[in-house]
Amino acid sequence: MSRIWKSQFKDHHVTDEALYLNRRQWMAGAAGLGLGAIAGPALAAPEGLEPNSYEDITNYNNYYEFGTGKSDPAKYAHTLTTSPWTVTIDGLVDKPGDYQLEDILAKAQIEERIYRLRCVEAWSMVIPWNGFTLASLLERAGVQSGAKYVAFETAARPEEMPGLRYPVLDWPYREGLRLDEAMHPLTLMATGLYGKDLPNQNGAPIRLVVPWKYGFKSIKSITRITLQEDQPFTSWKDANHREYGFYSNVNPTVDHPRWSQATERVIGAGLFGSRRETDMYNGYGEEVASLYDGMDLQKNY
Ligand SMILES: Nc1nc2c(c(=O)[nH]1)N[C@H]1C(S)=C(S)[C@@H](COP(=O)(O)O)O[C@H]1N2
Ligand SMILES: [Mo]
Repeated sequence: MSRIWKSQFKDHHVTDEALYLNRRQWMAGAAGLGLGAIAGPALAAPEGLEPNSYEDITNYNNYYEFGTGKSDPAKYAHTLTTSPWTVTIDGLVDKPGDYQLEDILAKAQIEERIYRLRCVEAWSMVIPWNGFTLASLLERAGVQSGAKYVAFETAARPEEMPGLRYPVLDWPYREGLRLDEAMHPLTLMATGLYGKDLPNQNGAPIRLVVPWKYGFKSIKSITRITLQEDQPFTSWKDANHREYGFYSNVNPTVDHPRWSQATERVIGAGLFGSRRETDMYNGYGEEVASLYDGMDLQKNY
Protein backbone atom coordinates (compact mmCIF):
# COMPACT_ATOMS: atom_id res chain seq x y z
CA MET A 1 0.00 0.00 0.00
CA SER A 2 1.41 3.37 -0.93
CA ARG A 3 1.55 6.37 1.31
CA ILE A 4 -1.23 8.20 -0.50
CA TRP A 5 -3.64 5.30 -0.46
CA LYS A 6 -3.01 4.82 3.26
CA SER A 7 -3.92 8.42 3.99
CA GLN A 8 -7.06 8.06 1.90
CA PHE A 9 -8.00 4.93 3.76
CA LYS A 10 -7.57 6.64 7.11
CA ASP A 11 -9.53 9.69 6.05
CA HIS A 12 -12.29 7.59 4.65
CA HIS A 13 -13.13 6.57 8.19
CA VAL A 14 -13.25 10.11 9.52
CA THR A 15 -15.63 11.20 6.75
CA ASP A 16 -18.66 12.39 8.63
CA GLU A 17 -21.47 9.95 8.91
CA ALA A 18 -24.01 11.90 6.88
CA LEU A 19 -21.70 11.97 3.88
CA TYR A 20 -20.93 8.31 4.29
CA LEU A 21 -24.62 7.42 4.45
CA ASN A 22 -25.26 9.48 1.35
CA ARG A 23 -22.57 7.58 -0.40
CA ARG A 24 -24.13 4.29 0.58
CA GLN A 25 -27.49 5.49 -0.67
CA TRP A 26 -25.84 6.25 -3.98
CA MET A 27 -24.32 2.85 -4.18
CA ALA A 28 -27.74 1.37 -3.45
CA GLY A 29 -29.14 3.54 -6.22
CA ALA A 30 -26.44 2.42 -8.60
CA ALA A 31 -27.33 -1.16 -7.81
CA GLY A 32 -30.91 -0.50 -8.78
CA LEU A 33 -32.30 -0.65 -5.25
CA GLY A 34 -33.88 2.79 -5.42
CA LEU A 35 -32.14 6.06 -4.73
CA GLY A 36 -34.74 7.86 -2.67
CA ALA A 37 -34.51 11.57 -2.00
CA ILE A 38 -31.40 11.27 0.13
CA ALA A 39 -28.52 12.75 -1.84
CA GLY A 40 -27.61 16.09 -0.29
CA PRO A 41 -26.41 19.07 -2.30
CA ALA A 42 -22.71 18.46 -1.74
CA LEU A 43 -22.91 14.90 -3.00
CA ALA A 44 -25.93 14.93 -5.26
CA ALA A 45 -25.92 12.36 -8.01
CA PRO A 46 -28.25 13.08 -10.91
CA GLU A 47 -29.31 9.44 -11.03
CA GLY A 48 -28.00 6.07 -9.92
CA LEU A 49 -24.69 6.37 -11.73
CA GLU A 50 -23.15 3.08 -12.78
CA PRO A 51 -19.37 3.51 -12.81
CA ASN A 52 -17.37 2.43 -15.83
CA SER A 53 -14.88 -0.37 -15.33
CA TYR A 54 -11.38 0.44 -14.04
CA GLU A 55 -10.22 -0.94 -17.39
CA ASP A 56 -12.22 1.64 -19.40
CA ILE A 57 -11.31 4.53 -17.12
CA THR A 58 -7.56 3.86 -17.29
CA ASN A 59 -7.20 2.91 -20.97
CA TYR A 60 -9.29 5.53 -22.77
CA ASN A 61 -7.80 8.89 -21.85
CA ASN A 62 -7.02 12.37 -23.00
CA TYR A 63 -3.63 13.51 -21.74
CA TYR A 64 -1.94 15.24 -24.65
CA GLU A 65 1.38 15.62 -22.85
CA PHE A 66 1.72 11.89 -23.56
CA GLY A 67 0.26 11.86 -27.07
CA THR A 68 -3.08 12.60 -28.68
CA GLY A 69 -4.24 8.99 -29.08
CA LYS A 70 -6.72 7.65 -26.54
CA SER A 71 -4.39 4.77 -25.66
CA ASP A 72 -1.18 6.85 -25.56
CA PRO A 73 -1.50 7.96 -21.90
CA ALA A 74 -1.87 4.37 -20.66
CA LYS A 75 1.23 3.44 -22.68
CA TYR A 76 3.49 6.39 -21.89
CA ALA A 77 2.40 8.24 -18.74
CA HIS A 78 4.26 5.83 -16.44
CA THR A 79 7.35 7.98 -17.08
CA LEU A 80 5.94 10.84 -15.02
CA THR A 81 7.57 11.14 -11.59
CA THR A 82 4.71 11.77 -9.18
CA SER A 83 6.56 11.62 -5.87
CA PRO A 84 7.70 13.91 -4.40
CA TRP A 85 5.14 16.38 -5.72
CA THR A 86 4.83 20.07 -4.98
CA VAL A 87 1.84 22.30 -5.65
CA THR A 88 2.69 25.99 -5.66
CA ILE A 89 -0.21 28.10 -4.43
CA ASP A 90 0.35 31.77 -5.10
CA GLY A 91 -1.17 35.06 -6.16
CA LEU A 92 -3.88 36.61 -4.00
CA VAL A 93 -3.64 34.27 -1.00
CA ASP A 94 -2.63 34.83 2.64
CA LYS A 95 -0.28 31.84 2.70
CA PRO A 96 1.46 31.55 -0.66
CA GLY A 97 4.08 28.85 -0.99
CA ASP A 98 5.19 25.46 -2.20
CA TYR A 99 2.88 22.90 -0.63
CA GLN A 100 4.11 19.31 -0.46
CA LEU A 101 1.42 16.91 -1.60
CA GLU A 102 1.87 14.77 1.51
CA ASP A 103 1.18 17.81 3.70
CA ILE A 104 -1.91 18.66 1.65
CA LEU A 105 -3.15 15.07 2.01
CA ALA A 106 -2.39 14.83 5.71
CA LYS A 107 -5.09 17.41 6.40
CA ALA A 108 -7.48 16.53 3.60
CA GLN A 109 -10.90 14.99 4.10
CA ILE A 110 -11.02 12.36 1.36
CA GLU A 111 -14.43 11.44 0.01
CA GLU A 112 -15.69 9.28 -2.83
CA ARG A 113 -17.58 11.11 -5.57
CA ILE A 114 -19.13 9.27 -8.48
CA TYR A 115 -19.32 11.74 -11.35
CA ARG A 116 -20.08 11.54 -15.04
CA LEU A 117 -17.20 12.91 -17.13
CA ARG A 118 -18.48 14.44 -20.38
CA CYS A 119 -15.74 15.18 -22.90
CA VAL A 120 -16.23 18.02 -25.38
CA GLU A 121 -15.65 15.34 -28.06
CA ALA A 122 -19.15 13.97 -27.22
CA TRP A 123 -18.31 10.84 -25.25
CA SER A 124 -18.77 10.18 -21.55
CA MET A 125 -17.98 7.78 -18.77
CA VAL A 126 -18.74 7.52 -15.07
CA ILE A 127 -15.79 7.63 -12.68
CA PRO A 128 -15.69 6.94 -8.92
CA TRP A 129 -13.14 9.51 -7.77
CA ASN A 130 -11.49 9.90 -4.38
CA GLY A 131 -10.56 13.41 -3.44
CA PHE A 132 -11.31 16.52 -1.44
CA THR A 133 -12.98 19.79 -2.27
CA LEU A 134 -10.89 22.48 -3.93
CA ALA A 135 -12.68 24.89 -1.56
CA SER A 136 -11.06 23.19 1.46
CA LEU A 137 -7.59 23.65 -0.05
CA LEU A 138 -8.19 27.27 -1.04
CA GLU A 139 -9.53 28.02 2.43
CA ARG A 140 -6.28 26.71 3.89
CA ALA A 141 -4.29 29.02 1.66
CA GLY A 142 -6.58 31.95 2.55
CA VAL A 143 -8.23 33.57 -0.44
CA GLN A 144 -7.83 37.35 -0.47
CA SER A 145 -10.71 39.66 -1.33
CA GLY A 146 -9.28 40.80 -4.67
CA ALA A 147 -9.26 37.27 -6.09
CA LYS A 148 -11.89 36.61 -8.77
CA TYR A 149 -10.42 33.65 -10.65
CA VAL A 150 -8.27 30.58 -10.08
CA ALA A 151 -5.61 29.55 -12.60
CA PHE A 152 -4.20 26.01 -12.77
CA GLU A 153 -1.08 24.62 -14.41
CA THR A 154 0.00 21.07 -15.24
CA ALA A 155 3.61 19.95 -14.90
CA ALA A 156 5.60 20.48 -18.11
CA ARG A 157 8.60 18.14 -18.21
CA PRO A 158 9.88 17.49 -21.72
CA GLU A 159 12.11 14.68 -20.46
CA GLU A 160 9.10 12.83 -19.03
CA MET A 161 6.32 13.96 -21.38
CA PRO A 162 6.92 12.99 -25.02
CA GLY A 163 3.88 14.97 -26.22
CA LEU A 164 5.51 18.29 -25.30
CA ARG A 165 7.58 18.00 -28.48
CA TYR A 166 4.47 18.79 -30.48
CA PRO A 167 2.96 22.27 -30.34
CA VAL A 168 -0.64 21.00 -30.16
CA LEU A 169 -1.25 23.33 -27.23
CA ASP A 170 0.70 26.17 -25.66
CA TRP A 171 2.35 24.18 -22.85
CA PRO A 172 2.15 23.95 -19.93
CA TYR A 173 -1.50 22.87 -20.10
CA ARG A 174 -3.39 25.62 -18.30
CA GLU A 175 -6.97 25.94 -17.14
CA GLY A 176 -9.03 28.24 -14.99
CA LEU A 177 -12.25 28.75 -13.07
CA ARG A 178 -14.17 31.68 -11.74
CA LEU A 179 -13.74 31.82 -7.95
CA ASP A 180 -17.38 30.85 -7.25
CA GLU A 181 -16.99 27.81 -9.53
CA ALA A 182 -13.76 26.88 -7.76
CA MET A 183 -15.41 27.16 -4.33
CA HIS A 184 -18.46 25.12 -5.34
CA PRO A 185 -18.82 21.93 -3.23
CA LEU A 186 -18.95 19.74 -6.37
CA THR A 187 -15.50 20.94 -7.49
CA LEU A 188 -13.04 18.24 -6.53
CA MET A 189 -9.30 17.77 -6.29
CA ALA A 190 -9.02 14.09 -7.14
CA THR A 191 -6.16 11.97 -5.81
CA GLY A 192 -7.57 8.53 -6.51
CA LEU A 193 -10.16 6.45 -8.29
CA TYR A 194 -11.79 3.19 -7.30
CA GLY A 195 -10.09 3.64 -3.91
CA LYS A 196 -6.59 3.44 -5.39
CA ASP A 197 -3.99 6.11 -6.09
CA LEU A 198 -4.75 8.00 -9.27
CA PRO A 199 -3.08 6.26 -12.22
CA ASN A 200 -0.66 8.53 -14.09
CA GLN A 201 -2.82 8.49 -17.22
CA ASN A 202 -5.71 9.93 -15.18
CA GLY A 203 -3.66 12.85 -13.87
CA ALA A 204 -1.61 11.61 -10.93
CA PRO A 205 -0.94 12.59 -8.33
CA ILE A 206 -3.58 15.33 -8.13
CA ARG A 207 -6.04 16.73 -10.68
CA LEU A 208 -9.12 18.85 -10.88
CA VAL A 209 -12.61 17.45 -11.52
CA VAL A 210 -15.40 19.89 -12.42
CA PRO A 211 -18.30 17.60 -13.32
CA TRP A 212 -20.64 20.14 -14.94
CA LYS A 213 -18.01 21.30 -17.44
CA TYR A 214 -16.48 19.63 -20.47
CA GLY A 215 -13.64 17.30 -19.51
CA PHE A 216 -10.83 19.54 -20.71
CA LYS A 217 -11.51 21.92 -17.79
CA SER A 218 -10.54 19.08 -15.42
CA ILE A 219 -6.80 19.68 -15.62
CA LYS A 220 -4.42 16.88 -14.66
CA SER A 221 -1.19 16.63 -12.63
CA ILE A 222 -1.42 20.11 -11.13
CA THR A 223 1.74 21.92 -10.03
CA ARG A 224 0.46 25.47 -9.64
CA ILE A 225 -2.72 27.15 -8.43
CA THR A 226 -2.86 30.92 -8.69
CA LEU A 227 -5.56 33.21 -7.30
CA GLN A 228 -5.92 36.29 -9.45
CA GLU A 229 -8.13 39.18 -10.46
CA ASP A 230 -8.18 38.57 -14.22
CA GLN A 231 -9.61 35.69 -16.22
CA PRO A 232 -6.75 33.19 -16.65
CA PHE A 233 -5.10 32.11 -19.88
CA THR A 234 -6.48 28.68 -20.81
CA SER A 235 -4.70 26.44 -23.31
CA TRP A 236 -7.72 25.16 -25.25
CA LYS A 237 -9.31 28.56 -25.64
CA ASP A 238 -5.96 29.87 -26.80
CA ALA A 239 -5.69 27.02 -29.34
CA ASN A 240 -9.14 27.73 -30.80
CA HIS A 241 -11.34 30.30 -29.12
CA ARG A 242 -14.28 29.69 -31.46
CA GLU A 243 -14.45 26.04 -30.46
CA TYR A 244 -13.43 26.13 -26.79
CA GLY A 245 -14.60 28.86 -24.45
CA PHE A 246 -13.56 29.76 -20.95
CA TYR A 247 -16.80 28.48 -19.35
CA SER A 248 -17.30 25.26 -21.31
CA ASN A 249 -20.31 24.23 -19.26
CA VAL A 250 -21.87 21.07 -20.67
CA ASN A 251 -24.80 22.30 -22.76
CA PRO A 252 -26.74 20.13 -25.23
CA THR A 253 -28.21 23.25 -26.88
CA VAL A 254 -24.91 24.87 -27.84
CA ASP A 255 -23.16 22.80 -30.49
CA HIS A 256 -19.46 22.61 -31.11
CA PRO A 257 -18.81 24.27 -34.50
CA ARG A 258 -17.93 20.85 -35.96
CA TRP A 259 -20.39 18.52 -34.18
CA SER A 260 -23.58 18.35 -32.16
CA GLN A 261 -23.44 18.33 -28.37
CA ALA A 262 -27.02 17.04 -28.01
CA THR A 263 -25.98 13.43 -27.40
CA GLU A 264 -22.91 11.56 -26.26
CA ARG A 265 -21.34 8.16 -26.87
CA VAL A 266 -21.23 6.05 -23.72
CA ILE A 267 -17.78 4.49 -23.32
CA GLY A 268 -17.83 0.80 -22.50
CA ALA A 269 -21.41 0.18 -23.58
CA GLY A 270 -20.59 -2.96 -25.53
CA LEU A 271 -19.29 -3.57 -29.02
CA PHE A 272 -21.67 -1.22 -30.79
CA GLY A 273 -21.69 1.32 -28.01
CA SER A 274 -24.72 3.34 -27.15
CA ARG A 275 -25.66 6.99 -27.02
CA ARG A 276 -27.43 8.98 -24.36
CA GLU A 277 -28.91 12.43 -24.42
CA THR A 278 -26.56 14.98 -22.96
CA ASP A 279 -27.91 16.66 -19.84
CA MET A 280 -27.71 20.39 -19.25
CA TYR A 281 -24.74 21.01 -16.95
CA ASN A 282 -24.05 17.28 -17.35
CA GLY A 283 -26.90 16.57 -14.90
CA TYR A 284 -25.66 18.90 -12.15
CA GLY A 285 -27.96 21.83 -12.99
CA GLU A 286 -29.81 21.76 -9.70
CA GLU A 287 -26.54 22.47 -7.94
CA VAL A 288 -24.84 24.86 -10.36
CA ALA A 289 -27.35 26.62 -12.64
CA SER A 290 -27.62 29.55 -10.22
CA LEU A 291 -23.93 30.34 -10.78
CA TYR A 292 -24.90 31.45 -14.28
CA ASP A 293 -28.13 33.34 -13.59
CA GLY A 294 -28.64 36.05 -16.17
CA MET A 295 -25.69 34.93 -18.29
CA ASP A 296 -26.06 34.40 -22.04
CA LEU A 297 -24.93 30.79 -22.40
CA GLN A 298 -24.57 31.04 -26.19
CA LYS A 299 -22.10 33.87 -25.84
CA ASN A 300 -20.39 32.51 -22.74
CA TYR A 301 -19.75 29.02 -24.12
N1 LIG B 1 -2.86 18.32 -18.39
C1 LIG B 1 -3.91 17.83 -19.08
N2 LIG B 1 -5.11 17.74 -18.47
C2 LIG B 1 -6.19 17.23 -19.15
C3 LIG B 1 -6.07 16.84 -20.51
C4 LIG B 1 -4.77 16.96 -21.12
O1 LIG B 1 -4.57 16.63 -22.30
N3 LIG B 1 -3.74 17.44 -20.37
N4 LIG B 1 -7.17 16.39 -21.20
C5 LIG B 1 -8.48 16.83 -20.69
C6 LIG B 1 -9.60 16.18 -21.35
S1 LIG B 1 -9.96 16.68 -22.94
C7 LIG B 1 -10.40 15.26 -20.71
S2 LIG B 1 -11.80 14.64 -21.45
C8 LIG B 1 -10.04 14.74 -19.37
C9 LIG B 1 -9.92 13.23 -19.42
O2 LIG B 1 -9.70 12.70 -18.13
P1 LIG B 1 -9.48 11.12 -17.97
O3 LIG B 1 -8.45 10.69 -18.97
O4 LIG B 1 -9.02 10.92 -16.56
O5 LIG B 1 -10.81 10.46 -18.22
O6 LIG B 1 -8.81 15.26 -18.89
C10 LIG B 1 -8.59 16.64 -19.17
N5 LIG B 1 -7.39 17.12 -18.50
MO1 LIG C 1 -12.08 16.09 -23.28
